[in-house]
Amino acid sequence: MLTIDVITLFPEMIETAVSHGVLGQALKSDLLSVKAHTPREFASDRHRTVDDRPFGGGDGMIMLPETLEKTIQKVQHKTSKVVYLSPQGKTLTDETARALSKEEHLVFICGRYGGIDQRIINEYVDEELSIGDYVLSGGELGALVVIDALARFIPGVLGHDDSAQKDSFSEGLLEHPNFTRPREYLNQEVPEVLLSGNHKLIEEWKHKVSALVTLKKRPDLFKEYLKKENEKYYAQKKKKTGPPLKELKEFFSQMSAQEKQALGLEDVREEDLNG
Ligand code: 9D3
Repeated sequence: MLTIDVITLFPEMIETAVSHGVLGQALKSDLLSVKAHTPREFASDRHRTVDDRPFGGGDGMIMLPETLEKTIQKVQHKTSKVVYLSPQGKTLTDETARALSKEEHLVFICGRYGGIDQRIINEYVDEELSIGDYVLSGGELGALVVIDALARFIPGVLGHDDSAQKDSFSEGLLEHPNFTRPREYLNQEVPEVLLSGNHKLIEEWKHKVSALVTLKKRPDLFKEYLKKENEKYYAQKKKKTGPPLKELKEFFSQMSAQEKQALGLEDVREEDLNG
């Protein structure tokens, strides 16, 4: 079982967030353990001080090294990977999340606004992670994002085994739009093929629509996807289909204006699929 110990001045933020939904179920089922620890436990002065002003001046308070070190030493063992959430870290990706999910023990250090003493990073931290280029008030939301993203890769955490495999990003594509009852709503119809019961046709439709949605919303991802598909295609000896982009253009040209509208693809032009 993957065990995660989170070091934070706000343990309730972590405990509350992981007690809901898919994460809450994973904890209940012992697929994952998340515990929060506060350096305040090791503060011995009257005010239980855990941070101080930065030497040389500057914004924010810096977490004191001593109480932080004692908290790390309380939870750390030989096989632990210590991760510091910080705006200076490498940006989290699906691949980082997947790799972290394979570890046996993770220690997440959350700084508050201002951060932690550099000497703790030098001595204890194995990896520094950011969740994106924007400023948060502390590492807790970062740690929670990483925990949520990695949990999906633990077998059994999601409903069926392959959901994490099939999901967006594993193939480099965004998801297709989804529909539920009723069949007509706001004067818009559910795409015909989804009602057909033809599972092979439906899977092919979903895949092609995913590609088109990605082309429209994330041209950067589409370019990467197409590169990989072309490599696969030209490596094949016996070709069962035409070239990927040609197949996609063919599919798109056969869609009705109504269906394009329902899928938000009305402003994609056939010329966009010329390569
Ligand atoms: C004095 C504050 N800043 C100087 C410009 C540095 C700073 C330190 C700590 C800014 C924010 C924070 C708190 N942020 C995090 O702990 C954090 C974070 C983030 O801010 N953005 C993206 N990912 C992460 S992960 C942890």
